[in-house]
Amino acid sequence: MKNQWIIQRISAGIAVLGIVLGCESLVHAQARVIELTADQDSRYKIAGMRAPEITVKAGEQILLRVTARRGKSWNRDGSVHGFSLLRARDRTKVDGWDLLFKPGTQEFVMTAPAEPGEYEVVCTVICSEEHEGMHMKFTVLP
Ligand SMILES: [Cu+2]
Repeated sequence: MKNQWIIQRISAGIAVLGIVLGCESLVHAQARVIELTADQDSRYKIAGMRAPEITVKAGEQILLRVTARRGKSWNRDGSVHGFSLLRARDRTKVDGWDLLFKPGTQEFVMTAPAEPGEYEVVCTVICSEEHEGMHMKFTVLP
């Protein structure tokens, strides 16, 4: 188990290095890419899914590539949507999973929660009167 942890840490390090160096292939070799749109109608969207949903393995390295489009309102800092991960059980926040999106495409290297179970993604920017409906299922498999 200890070895696995070390390999995960090294793998995360290589992925981050890839981003710093602008070497996409280094990132892609290490992390699965998940493409997400945070859209102007206050909906998360994933190509090919009627209801967007993210499923990952516990501790898995993922590259979240997000394209955000501005809704009717946005934060002072220019963020147009957010992405916060909550445990479905008690709606507590998962550390390290509080993202803010500017208009356009941005990438985040993330490590899936270690604990399998049901989670929920919620938008943290008041992006329109539809903001409360901006959420998405997120499942962590063992
Ligand atoms: Cu939003």
